[in-house]
Amino acid sequence: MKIAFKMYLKPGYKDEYQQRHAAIWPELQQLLKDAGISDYTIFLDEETNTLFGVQQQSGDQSSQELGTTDIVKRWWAYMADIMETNPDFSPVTIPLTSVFHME
Ligand code: RM4
Repeated sequence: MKIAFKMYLKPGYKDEYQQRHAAIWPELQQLLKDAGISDYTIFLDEETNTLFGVQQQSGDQSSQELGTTDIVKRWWAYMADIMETNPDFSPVTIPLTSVFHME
């Protein structure tokens, strides 16, 4: 199932965000794959600093629901200085509703 959500980047951190994700930790990437996440893209609306995550989810958890794992907790803490986060450093995440899809 394809799901989408939005998150928020702190202004001015587009390059830093891109660089950190270009060097995503292999163990995080493997954990996402093992959890059934694929075809995962994050887009940035530079006008509003809104990040849009879109991903295929074959299991029962999205990337945003893996916060009980140590590796995701560490990744979220690592990213917390350039993103809007909750008190536990998880990224503020707003689920989005699919209103159109074409195969
Ligand atoms: C994002 C955010 C998401 C994570 C991706 C890899 O900045 O932390 O939760 O799944 O990175």
